Amino acid sequence: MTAILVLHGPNLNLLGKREPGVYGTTTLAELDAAISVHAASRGVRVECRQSNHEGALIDAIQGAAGQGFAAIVINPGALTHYSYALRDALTAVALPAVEVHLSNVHGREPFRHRSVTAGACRGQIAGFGVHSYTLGLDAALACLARG
Ligand code: CA2
Repeated sequence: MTAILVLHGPNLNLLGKREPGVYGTTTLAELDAAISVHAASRGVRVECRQSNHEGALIDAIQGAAGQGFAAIVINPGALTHYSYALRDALTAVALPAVEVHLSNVHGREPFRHRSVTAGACRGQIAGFGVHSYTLGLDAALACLARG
């Protein structure tokens, strides 16, 4: 069965607990459950991981292929806007990756308009809340289907 790795970056463990006006009321556990339900409907397996640490996310990206994952869906959080190390990791691995954001980063503060990581991904989905992840999963599957 195809397996997809879902990575959540810094502070996303706070989902549903702070700033509901920006990020909604869904907790990370509820988000992961919704992603798993969607994955099951598509006949694929997902593993969701969150880390507040750049290096842990890089280790996860580097290890993904060896652990049997076919693609990565990643919300790098604020690392999106400045982490060249994360970009290099995404570039270095052969797996297709899709960048997702809960909020519409392009309608927010100017520093959020730039993603240094999206260019190392097949594309970016932003602004659809929890659905950004399910859309991202479908985008990853489309990448796998077309090669
Ligand atoms: O919209 C997104 O998904 C972001 O990746 C979220 C990041 C932000 O830095 C990006 O610009 C856009 C922030 C994640 C922090 O999430 C929180 C959730 C609840 C309360 C506080 C932070």
